[in-house]
Amino acid sequence: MFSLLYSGLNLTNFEILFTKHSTGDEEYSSAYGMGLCGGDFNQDGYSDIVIGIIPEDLFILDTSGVIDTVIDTVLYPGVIQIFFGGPLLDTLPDIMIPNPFLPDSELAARSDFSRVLMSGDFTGDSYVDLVAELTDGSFCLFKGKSGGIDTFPYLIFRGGIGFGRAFSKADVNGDGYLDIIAGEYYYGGNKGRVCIFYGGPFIDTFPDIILKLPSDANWGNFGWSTSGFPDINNDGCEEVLVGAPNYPDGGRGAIFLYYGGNPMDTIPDLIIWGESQGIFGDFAYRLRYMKDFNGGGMPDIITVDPGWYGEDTTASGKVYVYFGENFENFDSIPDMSFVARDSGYFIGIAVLESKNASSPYSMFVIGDPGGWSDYPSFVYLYTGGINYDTLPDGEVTGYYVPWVSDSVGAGLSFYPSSAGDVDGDGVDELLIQGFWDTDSETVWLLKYTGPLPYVFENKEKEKASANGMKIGIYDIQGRKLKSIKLPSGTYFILQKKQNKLFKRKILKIK
Ligand SMILES: [Ca+2]
Ligand SMILES: [Ca+2]
Ligand SMILES: [Ca+2]
Ligand SMILES: [Ca+2]
Repeated sequence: MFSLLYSGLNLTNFEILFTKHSTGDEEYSSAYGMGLCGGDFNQDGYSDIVIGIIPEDLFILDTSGVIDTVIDTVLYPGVIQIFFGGPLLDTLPDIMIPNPFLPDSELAARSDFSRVLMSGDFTGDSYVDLVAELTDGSFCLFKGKSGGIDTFPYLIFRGGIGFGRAFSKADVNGDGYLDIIAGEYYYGGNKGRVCIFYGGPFIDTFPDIILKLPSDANWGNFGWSTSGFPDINNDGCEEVLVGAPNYPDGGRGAIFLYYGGNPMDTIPDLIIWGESQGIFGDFAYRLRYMKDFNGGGMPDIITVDPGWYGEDTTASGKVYVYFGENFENFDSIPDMSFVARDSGYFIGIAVLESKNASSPYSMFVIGDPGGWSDYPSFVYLYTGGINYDTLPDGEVTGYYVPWVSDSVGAGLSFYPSSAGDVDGDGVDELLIQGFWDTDSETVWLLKYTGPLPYVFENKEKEKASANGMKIGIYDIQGRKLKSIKLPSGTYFILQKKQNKLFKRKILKIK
């Protein structure tokens, strides 16, 4: 039975481009590929694969399970492997970044090096840098250089517990340099806060902006998740999203949106509330934005609540999507929400973007690591575009996860990640990992092979003239419903839903 289970993944509309098993010493690490990301480190136009392998040590526990003695032996000190993408992609690492702590030191063993990874040019020299968790409470920045990256940290950012696990990026002050947004969700007795570090040639480790939990709450784990967000108020500064699963005081959970600025103010500009799930809910546990999922022309927000309880009190995991063009009428009602599977525990999110002009819409991936009982791990992919729906367009099923008392969730797809466009076809690839078993810790690079998002074509756009345009309205099969001629001007497309009007799109006709 095991040979079958270990023979591979069950794939629907995915193709495997790369399979990397843990080998040698690193098999002692319990989490091969917990940290994953992509980024073009050798400037060849293909995104490269980054795999983090966190350190592993031996602990001796006393009878109550408390760590009694730490054995000095470090089983594996942790490393980051980078594989160059493109036609020559292979499974031999092109760059290895070792744990900055001495390999045989207790610091190395106790660090969480490479558990969370993020790429981007934060130093403003056009080379892609890498940000990596160093310990639970710090992260470091490795500086990109011509053809690769320095393997010794350029900067180390330090904070309290939880700092270095929820970082993201955006140019919040509009100076053209990507800034680092770092959640510190245990700060101040679970209040939480978010530190923003301005990028550029003079980047340093002192926060330039600090966002705090609103003062009406005593705790809330503000900064458990963070995300950059594109500039939606057109002031040249990108926006910031902060998730607080326990705001206020263990309550519904919320997502806060702050408009960027130079400097930005620290008052939230929009609050998206979670459902009332009391202490069980984990609304905004993870948080991402999509450039445009539904074809509305605006960026959208996606989040998950892995602790969501249905009426039968089964934890199911729920996905919520908020469309950017509806923010004006915002009422915390998601534009799309669904329970992906009964008794699931959907926790991971990845967003895949497409530069394919005929299918430019975002796709998202949610992952259920399984391991919770005797059901397998799942990954589901959803394509965007105007005909989006809540039925998966791609699916990966992982192996049966043998129950191990301390390995809850230690399965496939805990932290799925976009790899960027590794094969150069204009569409991002997906990285997933399975790390429940020392014999089979594996990272896969998957390419979505199903139909890409459908694009609505205005078949009459050629008839534009100097003083107006003929607009055709078609149904989803492309059948013409109506044709109207509009003079020059700015128009909104409004959609009526639940007796409310939603602004779907702005049309400018010249
Ligand atoms: Ca590359
Ligand atoms: Ca900036
Ligand atoms: Ca803005
Ligand atoms: Ca691709």
